[in-house]
Amino acid sequence: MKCMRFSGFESLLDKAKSFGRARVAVAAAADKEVLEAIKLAEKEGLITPILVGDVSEIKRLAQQIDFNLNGAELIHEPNPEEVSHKAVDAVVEGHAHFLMKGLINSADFLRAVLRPTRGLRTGVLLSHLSAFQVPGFSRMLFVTDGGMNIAPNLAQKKEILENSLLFLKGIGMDSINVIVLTANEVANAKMPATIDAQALAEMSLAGDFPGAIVEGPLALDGAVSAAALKHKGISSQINGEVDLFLVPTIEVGNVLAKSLVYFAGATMAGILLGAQVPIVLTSRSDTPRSKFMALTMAALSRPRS
Ligand code: COD
Repeated sequence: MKCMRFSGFESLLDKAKSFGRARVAVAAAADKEVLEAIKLAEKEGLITPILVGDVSEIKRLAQQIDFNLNGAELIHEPNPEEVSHKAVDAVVEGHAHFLMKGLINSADFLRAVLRPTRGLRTGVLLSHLSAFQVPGFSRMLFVTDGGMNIAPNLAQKKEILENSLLFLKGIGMDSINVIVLTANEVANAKMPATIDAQALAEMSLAGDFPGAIVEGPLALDGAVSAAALKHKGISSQINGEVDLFLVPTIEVGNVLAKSLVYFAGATMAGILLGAQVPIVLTSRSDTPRSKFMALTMAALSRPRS
């Protein structure tokens, strides 16, 4: 059977464009890279921006990059402690379809998302998913969770995986190959990540993750290389064709993501799943293209009426 996979961001973009424009609230939008991404997404017909932040600074930066703000709504909130709350308000009040983090600390932004009243929780664990287009790889790779949950336990890893599978199936992928990433292939109580990986693989065999094959514990080489598996004498149904890495901690996910970008020249896009709406959560140092692609991912997964 031929499986549905994406070769790169362009194919995601084509699909997102067919959905029409979504209104996105951007918290702390006064940042040149953020505005460049917004400008591109607006030009491509993906979004209508609601820019929250220091309006005079937003206007000054927009002028520098030749971004005409006529199609944007501007909300003045210069206080960094308030700016994320204003952007979350725009979503809660039904004004914005999804949310984006601008030039602001991730934890501060996330606390506004998670606020107990008028926040964006749903009862599901929120988790981060990043997508990568890696030169030399014929299909996109995904990593979860390198951005939100710091050291998830087994139950939380299951929820993190379910969030990602829901997203990937939602954008049209089927038969998703998941590797629960560890440092080796043997379940060992001294390495708790391997025990969790084994448990998740067992859940997969029991049918807990329809539409996915989940294997682990497995190290990175066996996830991406059939030759490495053969050399190590490991049998794997996925056979080096991983789609999604489920990582044990935020540090592993963050280092894997940044290694792909800085050592392998990958383009990365990150979003937060499990909230009332998709949330673009990129690193402040990400390029405008990376932020634009994250907007594309969010636009693809926003609820549509
Ligand atoms: N999903 C749903 N609810 C959550 C989640 C989650 N993933 N995390 C926390 N909550 C709820 C808790 O149940 C609690 O009710 C409330 O939110 C506060 O949770 P705490 O006590 O853990 O809150 P904080 O403020 O100490 O931590 C929450 C953060 C999201 C800020 C924290 O987990 C964090 O800093 N994560 C890493 C973010 C980051 O720096 N990423 C870097 C790469 S972009």
